[in-house]
Amino acid sequence: MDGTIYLSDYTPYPFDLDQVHLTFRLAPSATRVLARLHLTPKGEGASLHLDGEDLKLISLGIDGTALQPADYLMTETGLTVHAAALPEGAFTLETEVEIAPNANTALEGLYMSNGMYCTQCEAEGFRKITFYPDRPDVMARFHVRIEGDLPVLLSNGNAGASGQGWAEWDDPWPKPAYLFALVAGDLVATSGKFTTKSGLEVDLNIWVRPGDEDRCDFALESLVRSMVWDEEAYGREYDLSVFNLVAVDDFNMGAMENKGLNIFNSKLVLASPETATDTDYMRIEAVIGHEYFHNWTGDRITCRDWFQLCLKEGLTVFRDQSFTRDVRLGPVKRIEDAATLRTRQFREDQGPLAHPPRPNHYREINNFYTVTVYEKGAEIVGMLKRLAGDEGYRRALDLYFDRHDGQACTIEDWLKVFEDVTGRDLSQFALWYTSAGTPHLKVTDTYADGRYTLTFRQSTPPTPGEAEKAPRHIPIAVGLLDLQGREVLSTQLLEMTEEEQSFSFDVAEKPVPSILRDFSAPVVLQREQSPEEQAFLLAHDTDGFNRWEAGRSLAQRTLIDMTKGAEPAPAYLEAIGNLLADDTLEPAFIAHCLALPGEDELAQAIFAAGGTPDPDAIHRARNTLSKAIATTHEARLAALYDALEVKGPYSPDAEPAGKRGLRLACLSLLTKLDGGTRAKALFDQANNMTESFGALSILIRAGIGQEASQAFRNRWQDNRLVMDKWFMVEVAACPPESAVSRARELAQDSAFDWKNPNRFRALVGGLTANHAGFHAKDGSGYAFLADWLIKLDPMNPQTAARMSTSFETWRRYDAPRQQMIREELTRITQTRGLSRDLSEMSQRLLG
Ligand code: 0A1
Ligand code: ZN
Repeated sequence: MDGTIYLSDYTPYPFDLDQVHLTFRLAPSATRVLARLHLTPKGEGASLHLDGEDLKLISLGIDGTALQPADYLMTETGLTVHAAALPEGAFTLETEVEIAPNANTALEGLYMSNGMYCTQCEAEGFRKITFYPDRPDVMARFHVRIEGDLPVLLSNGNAGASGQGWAEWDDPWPKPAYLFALVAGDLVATSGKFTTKSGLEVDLNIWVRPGDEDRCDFALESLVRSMVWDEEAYGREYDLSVFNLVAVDDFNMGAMENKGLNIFNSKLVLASPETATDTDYMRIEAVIGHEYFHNWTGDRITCRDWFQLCLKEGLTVFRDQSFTRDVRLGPVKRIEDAATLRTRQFREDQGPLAHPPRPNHYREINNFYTVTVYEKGAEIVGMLKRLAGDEGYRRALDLYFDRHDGQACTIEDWLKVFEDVTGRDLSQFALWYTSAGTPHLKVTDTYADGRYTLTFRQSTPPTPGEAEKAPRHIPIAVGLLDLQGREVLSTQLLEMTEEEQSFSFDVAEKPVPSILRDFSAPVVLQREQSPEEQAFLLAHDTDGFNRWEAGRSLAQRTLIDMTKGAEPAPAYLEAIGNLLADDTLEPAFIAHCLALPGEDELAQAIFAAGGTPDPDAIHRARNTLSKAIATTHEARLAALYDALEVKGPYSPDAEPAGKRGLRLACLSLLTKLDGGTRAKALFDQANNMTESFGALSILIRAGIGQEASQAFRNRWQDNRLVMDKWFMVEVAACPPESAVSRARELAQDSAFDWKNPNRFRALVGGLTANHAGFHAKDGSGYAFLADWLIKLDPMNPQTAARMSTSFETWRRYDAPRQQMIREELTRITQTRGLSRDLSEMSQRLLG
């Protein structure tokens, strides 16, 4: 494909760049950027190529002498200084360019958000700031001077000299340009201090707009918890005397790990009990951890090229998941992560966008910040840890940090440390990185003469460009239970490497197997199982994940049968009753077990089983089953609802949050019977956003939310983040038949600022989250999404391209729906002046 970049074309940069001096003279429409790059050729005769986009060149010279037009070539994508114009040996290249941050709506490079200057350089945004070798394997020390009449002027590293209207920053750690950051504006800090294990004193600052400073305490506490955890769990200490973290309202993603100057979407920083839900608190802590952990896995050791993105992202997600499990959630964290992977990543793997965690080609790298790179990348690290064992994993990581500190690395470097530490050959395991698709694992069992045998057969369905799939190395954690539910074989790790493989165990009676414990590999398990066996495992499995999983698959088969007209299965209703009566279980765990599989997940399961999902039938089945659960267990649910009330001041800790979660799950079911009495009362009394927003969502879902919704809006109209929630829930939770019209109505609302990515995602993402609403039979949901993608693309191609993934499931549905989606995607591809981002996505989506 035109403009495609291939991994196999990688060549090292022919120059060393050790020092970079940058001066910024800030002005909204005409910022000047002066750069001095100290370059040394690695060999002879190479010309010097620098990336650069949308830059107005003011001057260009080498060692104090201006270059002549014949000395270089400038194109739309960069600047090449001919070899003949370069001196022998080391030299300094000097450039001055002009850029317009106030015209930068793509939020990439240097841009403005509410009068504040800020940057986003990953992946290739630095080339919109100055001419530079904008690739992660070129690492340099940055010295930055910022000139601007603003109270706060920040960049990476340690603070240098400063005065009225200027400040200097020095970053002692060599880094690639994608980790550069600058922030300037009227900001206030919530500050703290941290002393590392080695005794380095670090100033911590959370910078926000004036007025937001009362919602920063939790972010600061989370940062301190992250710093402590990384010292304990990985032996990694912080390495600068200041850590700055800034919240901005206009940001395309969640947050960014710029060295010493993390920049965050404000929704992942600001929290108070009145404005943030338990889930918001949890995400804030997780993302603050994630960005902080990048300091070692990303910044100190970075990626050689963008194909290696999951080297830093998979590992850092794995680290943040472990952090959340350790400091907050315990075992239910694994359930949440596995559930996310299965709904979102399996869906990606099954559709036209499937790609390996380490892709081998791309057109626009921004389109590869995916669940496959992030979440599947984390699963692969988890499998390596299982194979190496806890102690082997720790030694491998120590070796990784020792061997590669200060380098730009590859997946091969990463696997090599595991090979060196464990003595294993990981060449087959490497397929997890280089091949796309989700392996399916068929399991059969036999029992004879005291021997129980499990036979596994693996196969991976084809993905775009990969018809044939070789067998993978799959770690399968297995335990065996007897008929009383006692463990007769505690968890064992089986290693499957062949297409078909059997494993035998000596046991006195035929056991009940518990397979793929803790979700030990990202595969689809296929096994004939009776509802009774699923109910048995839900009641007895000693592995928390598999216990939940048994209930999940029972719920799934019940719902799928119900879409075909069956009644709610008694085995399922009874199992739920047992669960509700079991007071030894954590409320958070019961809440996860009570949550029915989502509509999109059911559609996927129906499609995977060879059927065609009917979105309305799925929606109805879920409602009917919820009502049946409520009717069967009304008394128990009502008693739980009363007993779970959390009294006293709000705390986001796991225990009260777990209670609130289960209580809201009960409320949602009870609202099927009580006409909303309890939900309205909770909405009126709630002193925290978790309950207020929880009750509001339940009321809207029940079609009786108008009054509460109006009150909520009136109360929160001046709070940007809470209004995002309101836009989202209004569309995501509203009855499917009115979802598109509600979305259209809200798109006209004066508060719908579509240029703000959070608000855009709230409304448009709200519709795509309403499965039956988005898939409305008349295609109006598809047209709404396509219209908005086309409108947003010239303004913010990255966000438009990301949102287009809602079309990735189109092949699941009936012919008329498929046809309508194809037409919308074709309309997008034919739009004139389409960005590279959205054009690549829509072409891949069409397949
Ligand atoms: N590296 C960040 C995510 C990120 C990626 C790209 C961005 O802009 C295109 C922004 C942020 C992380 O993993 O948190
Ligand atoms: Zn990351």
